[in-house]
Amino acid sequence: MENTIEKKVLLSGIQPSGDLHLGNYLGAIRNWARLADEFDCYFFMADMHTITVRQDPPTLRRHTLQQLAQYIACGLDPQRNTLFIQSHVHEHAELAWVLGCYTMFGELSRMTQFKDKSSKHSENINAGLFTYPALMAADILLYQPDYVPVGEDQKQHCELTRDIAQRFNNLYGEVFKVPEPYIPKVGARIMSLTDPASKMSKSDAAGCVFLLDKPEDIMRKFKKAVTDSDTERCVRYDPQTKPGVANLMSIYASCTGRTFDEIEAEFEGKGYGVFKPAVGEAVAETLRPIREESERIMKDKAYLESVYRDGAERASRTARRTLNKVYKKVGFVAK
Ligand code: ATP
Ligand code: LTN
Repeated sequence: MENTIEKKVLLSGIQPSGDLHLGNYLGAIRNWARLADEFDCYFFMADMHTITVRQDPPTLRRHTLQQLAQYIACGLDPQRNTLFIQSHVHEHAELAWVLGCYTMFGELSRMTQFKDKSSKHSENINAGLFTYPALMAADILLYQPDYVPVGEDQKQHCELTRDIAQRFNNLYGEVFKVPEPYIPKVGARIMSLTDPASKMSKSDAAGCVFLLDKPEDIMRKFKKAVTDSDTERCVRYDPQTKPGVANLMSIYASCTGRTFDEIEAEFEGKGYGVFKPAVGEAVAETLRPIREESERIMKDKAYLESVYRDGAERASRTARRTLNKVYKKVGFVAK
């Protein structure tokens, strides 16, 4: 058994509200897989968060299991990371209730994600959508992490988590560790293949490469990728004037380990007609083992079940310790 006592703790989650894509992999999961030596890592499927927007139940179940299979296929070893499904650890819902009582209406009203999602889903502005940050704070604070790796869009929720933790600690003593967000370096932002001004996102299927896409679909998407309308038509890294090419170069660099200088040299004198399929091939090769491994794991239901059961048990042990402390501090009678 590995000694995890002195390791710092790190936690993150992704909502299983769709299929994982190249942006999730290059921007998040691939980096997580490299952190297991240094940190005690918790990664989870944030299924409770997804129902703030209506989901089709069988699809949600499939996405949740598929996401777990893909985490493993992307290199998150379940022996060395705690991988679990949020709804399996009931402490998340319980702590969310408590923290909701230490989160202000005004704070929640200022969350940009709430404003965005409520304008997109104006027919269903439910209370869960509004109190979502209290659940996210519970997800985090239960595990006393030092770091929370998230994308730029979640920074505001992480700041609120810190405020809630500090507010609680000021009232009751040092109950929660106040975590730092861990925002990946630039270059980790993969843009849409059809619109290099917006990030690659599952809600834009044409510009998005999914981890489970077949090589022929990947090649088709890259051949159609938007390049730039400049007259130069050469492969040169200039995100200001050539954002489409710069995005493809970043993807190629991430998949092959080559530098921008090496890529420019490789494609010197060759047009986009050679460059785009080369990027497609590099991506298809990078994703091939992940897709094959995910498909294999998805068929092995007993294995998947053993991973999420074991993960939930390990996660609960830590979560329960924090929740007990919180219940005691706020004045609940011990069972
Ligand atoms: P949505 O389509 O709802 O915007 P998403 O597909 O962008 O969702 P998230 O659940 O917001 O995915 O993100 C999960 C993780 O993947 C986060 O850590 C986020 O930073 C990372 N991520 C998502 N999209 C990209 C991207 N295009 N480039 C780099 N990292 C990304
Ligand atoms: N809100 C995040 C997903 C998420 C999360 C978390 C991330 C839920 N709980 C805790 C980090 C830590 C999102 O929508 N990307």
